[in-house]
Amino acid sequence: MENLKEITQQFQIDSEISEIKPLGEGLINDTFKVFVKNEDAPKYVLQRINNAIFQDVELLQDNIEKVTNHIRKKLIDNNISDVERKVLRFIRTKDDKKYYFDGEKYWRLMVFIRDSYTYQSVNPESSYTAGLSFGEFQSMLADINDDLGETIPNFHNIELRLSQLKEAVENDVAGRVKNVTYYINEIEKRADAMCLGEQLYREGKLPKRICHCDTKVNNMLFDNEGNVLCVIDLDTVMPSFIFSDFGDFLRSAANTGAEDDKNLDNIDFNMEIFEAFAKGYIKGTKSFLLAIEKENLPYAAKLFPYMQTVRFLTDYINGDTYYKIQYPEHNLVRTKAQWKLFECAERKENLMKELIEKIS
Ligand code: GN1
Ligand code: MG
Repeated sequence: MENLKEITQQFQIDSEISEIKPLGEGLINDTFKVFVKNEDAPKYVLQRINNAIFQDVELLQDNIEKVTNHIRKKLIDNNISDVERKVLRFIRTKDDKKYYFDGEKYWRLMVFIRDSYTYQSVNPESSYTAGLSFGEFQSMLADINDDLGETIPNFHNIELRLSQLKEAVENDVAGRVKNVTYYINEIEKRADAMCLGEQLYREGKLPKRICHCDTKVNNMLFDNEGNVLCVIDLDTVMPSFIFSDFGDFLRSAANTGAEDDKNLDNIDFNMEIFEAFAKGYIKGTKSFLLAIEKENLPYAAKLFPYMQTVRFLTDYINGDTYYKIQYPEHNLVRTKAQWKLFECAERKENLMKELIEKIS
């Protein structure tokens, strides 16, 4: 706590700090909420950036600053009210840097958006609002002139993810491959079909746009009436297929169970959530969504549980080097749960196609 307090004091804040507590459920960075003595003054969010994963912290914070500045300007130009609750505000250090390096770790500080809430699940109504908000988020970034770098190169490239899995299987450093041959084979059977996006891109039929690339339900802040305030966790904002934001949201939101549910019977792919989100998303992206993007939204809904299975399985085989785990077999439990979700989405693909065709 003392140390966290000292770190927070490196940033440009005047308030006296009263308490610092862990916040959120992220699997990558460590996040803390900073409370201050004056109850009317803003609270803060302190984050330790995982620089093993985000290796270019300079580029990362630079991207985030460009994105938040662009969105803030758009909101102000469009006379939107309550701007400070609709886009994140990062605080620079006392020597005017975008992050603080303590000699070992990298830290950043942002304002905690007051009266905001995160949820682990949505209902059809909030799913529609979320679709609209993520669609609008992409629309707002469609005309950003600054170049954004890839904070994790090839982050949502399924071809790369499959090759990482292959490499992990070949090395088998933790001796775990024998436990998971079923999943390796099932993944392999679908590999060609799941690489469709990359194929369409190579053929020049599918564009990349600026996407959020981590649209989990809990990366969105809601107000106390269930309206979306703002999109958070901007580390992965980068050029990608729009499938990233559509598919990754449904991966968490349409799952009737948890991402790491031990009881696979809890897991299903909820079509009501899918339909509501698709309606909101298609409305929010009206200004740019191409036919090829729209007709492949069901593919996106399958791709993300598939890709996440590949990523969790790879980490399990590698001996848990990427995701934070809470117990030894956690990545295996996650793998099984994501695969179950994938199978449910796969069975419902035709239904998804019918629903998408009806939305205009
Ligand atoms: C990671 O840290 P968090 O929970 O927001 C991951 C996502 C995964 C997600 C799985 C940079 O996000 O891509 O989908 O875990 N982020 C990174 O829950 O790898
Ligand atoms: Mg997150």
